[in-house]
Amino acid sequence: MQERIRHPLFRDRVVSADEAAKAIRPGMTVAMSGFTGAGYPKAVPQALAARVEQANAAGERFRIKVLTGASTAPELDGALAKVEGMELRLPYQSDPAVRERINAGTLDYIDIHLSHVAQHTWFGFFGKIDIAVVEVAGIRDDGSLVPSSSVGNNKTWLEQADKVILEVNRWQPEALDGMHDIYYGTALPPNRRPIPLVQPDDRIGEPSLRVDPDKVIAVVETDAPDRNSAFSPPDEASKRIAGHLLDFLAHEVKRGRLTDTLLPLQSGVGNIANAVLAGLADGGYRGLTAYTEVIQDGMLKLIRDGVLRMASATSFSLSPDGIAEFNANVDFYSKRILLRPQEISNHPEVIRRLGCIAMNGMIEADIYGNVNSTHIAGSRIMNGIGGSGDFARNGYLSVFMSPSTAKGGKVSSIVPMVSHVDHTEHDTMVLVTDQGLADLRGLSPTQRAKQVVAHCAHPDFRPLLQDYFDRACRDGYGRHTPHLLGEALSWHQRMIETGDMRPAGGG
Ligand code: 0RQ
Repeated sequence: MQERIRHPLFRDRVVSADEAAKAIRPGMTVAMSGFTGAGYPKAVPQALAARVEQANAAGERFRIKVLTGASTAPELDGALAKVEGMELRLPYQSDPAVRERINAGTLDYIDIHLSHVAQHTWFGFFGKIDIAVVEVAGIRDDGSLVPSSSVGNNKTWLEQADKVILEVNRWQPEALDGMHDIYYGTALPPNRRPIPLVQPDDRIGEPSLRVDPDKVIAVVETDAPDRNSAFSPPDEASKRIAGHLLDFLAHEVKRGRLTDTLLPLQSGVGNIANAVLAGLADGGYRGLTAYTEVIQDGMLKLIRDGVLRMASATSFSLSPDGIAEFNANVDFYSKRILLRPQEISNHPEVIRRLGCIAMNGMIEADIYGNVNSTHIAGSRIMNGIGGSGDFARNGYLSVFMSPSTAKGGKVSSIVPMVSHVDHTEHDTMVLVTDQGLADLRGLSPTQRAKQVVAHCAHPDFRPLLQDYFDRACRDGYGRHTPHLLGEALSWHQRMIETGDMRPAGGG
């Protein structure tokens, strides 16, 4: 792999993953690369998990604090969680073994906005970063680093950590070189300056990451793929949700509030997001842009077809087919895709300036528009807020989407009061379910409730919600945002007790 490590000093530091992992000791804060299953270190975390397991067998406690960009993969989150090797994890995660431990109360998890992670690290809110473990696609002659399939918080990790372990992954396409834009102009208050990004395709930084060679204690060579799970085609509910949203966007264009190139799109990941992207192509749109976090297969296709002129993100999240497509047409894509640090891809200032259209999934919304993206029944974490809050609060439009029911129709995703709030009523402009779309802009709370109940609730739950709202309007303590507090969360309590939000277990 000499051609990937082109600086002699770094070649001299090549060691095995086992050797590198020895530098990580119990209690350390370790910052790792990785964002939505892309660009995470693949060898050192597994070697570390083996050491933790040995310590466990010897009756010793070996736990570390792990900071990342966003979710990683079984080789990192899964491996460390299974041996109880993490005492703290932040931010967004989606690993079943991690989730199980967080919800069992044995792993502390801090769920914060993705744009906050880097600056909170600089502010010192997480203490000292002992070691950074960062995957790169190569090391240049000048010692700078070619970022891999995600940038995430790597700039901050490399700058803030006392010591650095690099994984150079030969599997990552060489053509990634040149696709990144690493901005080095961030400063701390009160010395901050405007971020000079005014169009999604503006380049404001450098193509590679800087690292102080003296801090690099080990370089590990790998050749392993990203998580890149295959995508399932959109289901019926997702297609209906996408249809409602696309009708709404067309309506906004007709009313002159958007042009036919819309505004930069931010789209979450998953089935609904894919259906929306596919629908944009069918809707005849051309020359759109994306200013988002993750580039998934659907976006590649849009770029290929000219529907998207370009996309800016912080990470890829491609299926094996998507990777093959990218590799086969790499010259084409590399001119149309930019990967940036997540503090820039998710920066409130930039999102506000560009006027992004934020489209994210949710677990539930209430009749007034408060949104829960993260917790089942108010207490069990699913994944985390991710970047949804960065975009929802600061975008030109903020849309939240979900099927109208979950768990085979037993659970309503429209409830009297959300059991946990990630996005307040002030940050929600549009709610969409398979039933329809509620446009909440410019409406008072009671006006909003009427829209949400009429357009988003499933018919099995609509009369129950209407009844709650009517009684709250009549008997509530106040008439501005009417609630019956003794009853507002009873739907969740019923779900906990019976698995069903409907009264009398499905009546
Ligand atoms: O549970 O897996 O046990 O069946 O929640 O739900 O319907 O598969 O939906 O995969 O689109 O995820 C909000 C979690 C939706 C996601 C959330 C249960 C349901 C299932 C998943 P099972 P679905 P999705 C960009 C922006 C926050 C981060 C974000 C998310 C599981 O969109 O993590 O937006 N968002 N980031 O059964 C009980 C309900 C439920 C429910 C769903 N009302 N009650 N269970 N479920 N609704 C990306 C990044 O930031 C990196």
